[in-house]
Amino acid sequence: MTEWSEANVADERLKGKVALVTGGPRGIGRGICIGLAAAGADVAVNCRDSPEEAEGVIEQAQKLGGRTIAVRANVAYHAEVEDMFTTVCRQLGGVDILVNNAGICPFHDFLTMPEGLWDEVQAVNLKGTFLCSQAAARIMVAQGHGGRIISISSISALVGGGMQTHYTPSKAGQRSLMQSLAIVLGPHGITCNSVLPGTILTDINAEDLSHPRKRDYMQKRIPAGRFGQPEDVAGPVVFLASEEARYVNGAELLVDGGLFVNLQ
Ligand code: RM4
Repeated sequence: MTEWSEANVADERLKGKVALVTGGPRGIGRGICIGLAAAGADVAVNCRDSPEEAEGVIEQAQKLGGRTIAVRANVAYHAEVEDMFTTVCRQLGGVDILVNNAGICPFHDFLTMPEGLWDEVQAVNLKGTFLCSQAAARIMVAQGHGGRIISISSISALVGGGMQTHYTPSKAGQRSLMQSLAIVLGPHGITCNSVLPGTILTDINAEDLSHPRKRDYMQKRIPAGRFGQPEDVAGPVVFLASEEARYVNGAELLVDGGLFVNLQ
């Protein structure tokens, strides 16, 4: 009897497809890049600061056979997004799958939150998703053979967070944007969906979960009995990117170990 954990094997479902993952070098993005490469896709790993950030994930992905490149851009800036897509098309031949993963969540008290911090979180998380989705959709429509746009929203699109009053609206906005783009782009064979991770152990929440009482409280609320890992998000993304999900459009997929439904 194969253990479920062994069932996640490399395959060819995405052979011949080009995927761009924003915020790729670390955390959930890294897990997604590896998962897409394992499914046969060529992968462009977006980094905000420098391509060197992506060396580790590129080395790991290239061992899986596909082409993998790093491409620098801050997704909050239109010109950088345009340059990024131009580079990906030039080096990999086009874009079939966009994963809007880039996101920030500097936990902060609401009453003392500076306007600039609000603006930065909206710019990266929501405006970045808009800019990248628009650029990808223009390419996909011109290519004429459909596509996939997948946004890594969050359980925080559905529930609040006392120290995340900037972040939760941005995640809800991503989810809503995918619903609207599903309407606009569906006629072009492009599906737009959201993945809603729960508490996945990454840099984004390392400090928040470094407090033993918070960490213990959060873990006890998860029916799966553990926090998520980036690899737990990769499989659902690969599914939404695959041919099997061709009729899944405007949907959302909670990847949270049961956290959302456990109100105990
Ligand atoms: C998620 C959820 C997690 C938190 C991350 C940063 O939406 O709230 O608990 O660790 O955001």
